[in-house]
Amino acid sequence: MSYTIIKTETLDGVGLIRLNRPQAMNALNGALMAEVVDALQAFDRDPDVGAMVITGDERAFAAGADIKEMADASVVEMMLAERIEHWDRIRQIKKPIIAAVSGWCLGGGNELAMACDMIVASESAKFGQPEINLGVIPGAGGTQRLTRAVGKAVAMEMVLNNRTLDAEEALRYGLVNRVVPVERYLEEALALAKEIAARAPLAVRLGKEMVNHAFESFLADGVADERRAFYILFSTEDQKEGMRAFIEKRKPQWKGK
Ligand code: DAK
Repeated sequence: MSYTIIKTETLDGVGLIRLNRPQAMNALNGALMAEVVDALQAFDRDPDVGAMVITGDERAFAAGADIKEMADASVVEMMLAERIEHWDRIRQIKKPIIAAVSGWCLGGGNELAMACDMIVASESAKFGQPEINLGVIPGAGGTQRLTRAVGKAVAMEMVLNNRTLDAEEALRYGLVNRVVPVERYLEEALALAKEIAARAPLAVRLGKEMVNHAFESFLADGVADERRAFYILFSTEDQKEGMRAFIEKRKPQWKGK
C-alpha cells in the first residue's frame, strides 16, 4: 500500500510510521488518520514486524485534530464521520506501539501518543490538551487516559486551563517513558522497539493486552461519555467562535452559550 500523507518503512523488525504534514504541524485530518490506521493494521499482520513506532518531526509530533476540518461540523456530522472509528481501531492493534515525540504534542496528537503503549520524548517535547481554547474538551480519550497517566491534579490543569507539560514534567508525572536529547529521540524509540520486537511475540502480545486491561478497566465507559460530551459542544456558539477565531488568528469572544 502506498501512502500520500504518511511515510512508512520497516527497520530491523520495527514498523516505522512518520506523520508527514509539516505545513500543518502534522494536524490529524481524516485522511492522515485513515493512513495511520491502515499502516498499523498492515504492520500488525506482517510476521516480520514485532513492534511499531509512530513519529512526527522535530517541530511537532502532532498539533491535534485538524481544526480547519471540523470547525463548521454539526453534532451529526461529527458522530457520523468515519474518523471516529479510526481511534477504536488503534486500540485493537495487538503489537506494541511506541510514540517518538518531539516538539508539539497537543490535543488529538497527545491522545494519539497516549493511545500508543509507550512514549519516548525528546527534550523539546511539549504535551497539552488545549481544546479548552477552542471551546471544547478532548474527545479521543484525552480526559480519561491523561487522568490515569498523570493523576487528577495535573490532568485538571491541563484540560481546564491548557497547562502544557515540558518533557521533564511529563517524565516526572508518568506520561512518558524516557526523555533523550532531540538528536536521539527517534533512534532511542527505534532501539526500544527493536528490543521488544526481538522478544517472545505471544508474551509481548498478552503482556500488552494485560497491562492495557489494568489501565483501561472502565475506560470504555469514560471514553463513550467523553465522546457524547464532545459532540454536544458542537451545538454551542462558543465552539464555532473558538475554532473560527483560531483560523482567523484572533482572540475568541466567549459567550458561555
Ligand atoms: N489544525 C489545523 N491546522 C493547524 C493546527 C491544527 N490543530 N495546528 C497548527 N495548524 C496550522 C496553522 O493553522 C498554520 O497554518 P497556516 O496558517 O500556515 O496555514 C500552521 O499549522 C503552522 O501553525 P502556527 O503558525 O500556528 O505555528 P506556531 O509555531 O505559531 O504555533 C502551535 C504552533 C502548535 C502552538 C499552534 O499552531 C496551535 O496552537 N495549534 C493548535 C493546537 C490545538 O488547539 N490543538 C487541539 C485541536 S482540537 C475526536 C478525535 C480527536 C479530537 C477530538 C475528537 N473524536 C474521535 C470524537 C481532537 C481534537 C483536537 O485535537
